[in-house]
Amino acid sequence: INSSVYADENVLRSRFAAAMSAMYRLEVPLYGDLMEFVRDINTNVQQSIGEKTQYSTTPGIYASIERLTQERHGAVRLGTPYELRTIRRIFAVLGMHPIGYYDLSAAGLPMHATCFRPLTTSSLDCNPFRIFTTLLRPELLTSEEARRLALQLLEKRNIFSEKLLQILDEVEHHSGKLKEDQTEIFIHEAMSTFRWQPIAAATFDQYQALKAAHPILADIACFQSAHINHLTPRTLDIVAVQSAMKKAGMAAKAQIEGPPARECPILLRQTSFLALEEVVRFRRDEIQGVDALRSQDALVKASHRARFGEIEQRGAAVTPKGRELYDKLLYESKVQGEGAAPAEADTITVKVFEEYPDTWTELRQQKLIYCEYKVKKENAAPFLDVKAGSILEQLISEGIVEAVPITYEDFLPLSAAGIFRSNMESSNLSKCTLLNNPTTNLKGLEEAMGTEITDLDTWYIAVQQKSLEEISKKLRLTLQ
Ligand code: OOG
Ligand code: NI
Repeated sequence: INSSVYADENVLRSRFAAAMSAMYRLEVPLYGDLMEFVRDINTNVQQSIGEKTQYSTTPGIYASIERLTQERHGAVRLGTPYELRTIRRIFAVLGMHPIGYYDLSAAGLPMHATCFRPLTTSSLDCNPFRIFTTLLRPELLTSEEARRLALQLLEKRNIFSEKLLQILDEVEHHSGKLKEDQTEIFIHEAMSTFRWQPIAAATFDQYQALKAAHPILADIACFQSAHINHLTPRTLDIVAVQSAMKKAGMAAKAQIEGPPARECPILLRQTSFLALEEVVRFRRDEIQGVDALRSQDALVKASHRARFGEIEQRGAAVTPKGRELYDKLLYESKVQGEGAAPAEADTITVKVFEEYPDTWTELRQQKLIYCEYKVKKENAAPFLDVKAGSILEQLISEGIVEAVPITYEDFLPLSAAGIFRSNMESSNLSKCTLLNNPTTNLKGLEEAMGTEITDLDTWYIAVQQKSLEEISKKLRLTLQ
C-alpha cells in the first residue's frame, strides 16, 4: 500500500486546529483581537531573551514562534457516553488521546472531564492542540425533573453527521488512518459538530427550566451541537496580555487562576474574558415541526451566554509532591484571602506561595518538578564521586548535563472550575446543589468513553525517564 494515500495525523491535526480557529474567529471576533495581543507580546518576550533574565528559563520560551502562534486549547461539554465515545473516535484520527481525569463536582459542577491531546513529545512539538472535554454526570443532579428533561433532550439530538460517522467507520477499518483525499470532507463534517447553532434544540420553557436547575445544564442539553466554547492561545506573559485586554475594554476576569507570578513558572496560569450574550432562537413548543424552524416568526428570540475568550501561560510540570504543596498553598491562600478584594487576595497568594521554592535548582533537587535531561558536553571526563551524593546532580553542576523543566501540558481542576464559574450567571449558580458528597469517578468516565485514560504522572515520569536513559547511554553511566 502506498503510504501517501493516508494523511499524516500531525498535519491533519494542524489543519483541523486551523479550521476551528478560523471558524471561532468568525463566530467570536474578540478571539481574533486576543490572538493579536498574544502574538505581539510573545514576539516581544522572545526578542528580549538574553536581555531579561526573568524570562530566560520560562518553559516554552525557546519554542518556535510558529509553535506558539498556532498553539491552542479548546473546550467542549458533552451530554452522553455516546457523544463522548464518538468524540474520542474523531480525536483519535487527529492523534489526540485522553489523558488526565478532572473531577469538577467538588466545585459544584455536575461533570467530570479529560483532555484529548497528542501523547508523544514529537507530536506535541508538531502541534500541541488540546481539547478539554467534559461529560455531564446526570446522577449528581438533585432535581429529578431536570435530570429527566436533560436526558430526554440529549437522547433526541444528534451532533454528528451521517457522513462523519461513515468516514469514522472507514478510518477504523484502515487501522485508524484517514485517506488523504478524505481530509477536506472529514474536517468539514467534524466542524459541524463544534459549530455554534443559533437555533436551539429545546423549547424556551425547557431551556429556562434547565437553567434554573443548573446553568451549565442548559448549555449542555439545549443545543443542536457541542459548540466549542473557547479557544485559548498560549502566552509567554499572561500579565502583559491581561493588561492589554483591560486596556482594550474587554471584560477580563478579575483574577488570574492558578499559581501566582513567580521567577520559575509552574503548572498553568489562566484568565478569561466573560462570555458574550448571543442571540438564540427557541421553538415555542415541542410539537412545532421542521416547517416552524424555517419561519423565524414562529420562534422565540432570546439569548444565551456560553462562549468566552481565554489565555494561558504554561510553566513546569510538578511531581505529586510538588502538586501536594501547590494544592496546600492554594487552599491556604483561598482561606486567608476569603472576602478580600481581588488585588489584596493576589498579594496574599504571593505571600503564601513564598513557601514554594522558586529556583529551578531547588525545585529539581527537592523533586518538586519533572525535568528532561540532556547531554551538553559529550566527551568530557567528569570527576564523579559516588559517595558525594547524586551522580546526576554532579553531572549538572559540572556542566555536562542540562536539566530542562518539562512543560505542563495539561489542566487544573480548580482553575477550570474558576473559569466555568466566571462564565456563568453566578446569581443562579449559588442556588445549585449537587447530590451530597459526590465521589470522583475515573472508572465511570473510562467506561462511558470505552477506553482507558492515560494517567498524568505516569506520562511525565515516562518522559523524564526516557531522557535519563538516553543520557545514561551517551555517557555510559548508570543513573538512578
Ligand atoms: C471548560 C473550562 C475549563 C480550562 O482551561 O481549564 C477550561 C469549559 O468551560 O467547558 O477550559
Ligand atoms: Ni480553557
